[in-house]
Amino acid sequence: MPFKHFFLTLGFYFSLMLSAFSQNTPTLLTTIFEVGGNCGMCEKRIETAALGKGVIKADWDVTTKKMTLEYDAAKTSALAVQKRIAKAGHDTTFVEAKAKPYNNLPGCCQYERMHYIESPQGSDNHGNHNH
Ligand SMILES: [Cu+2]
Repeated sequence: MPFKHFFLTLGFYFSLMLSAFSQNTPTLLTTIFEVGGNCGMCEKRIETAALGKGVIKADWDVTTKKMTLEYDAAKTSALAVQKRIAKAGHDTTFVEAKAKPYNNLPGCCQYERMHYIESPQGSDNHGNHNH
């Protein structure tokens, strides 16, 4: 029964293709978090720091202080992005900027520091895998 066999094989390959496809589907997520900052210069600095591997779009709003981040969860995490932003001197929802990069910001950019209830860096450790 070569003809019937052909269809069985076809069905087999089709299901293989499907499973391969679903494994390769990018895990695109959009998340919003807060980033401290004052002006257009801050916006540029924050968005530049946010961009990196797996980041599709980073848009920070001067008025609302909210960052809208589009990223591929298979390649990066919102925490990794927030760590980069904090390194550039800007507090984020989960990561507090260190004094040094903050003090290095131009005077006009020294925004009012964000207030953390408890160790912000530790609060998301469960989602922090080894990358
Ligand atoms: Cu600024």
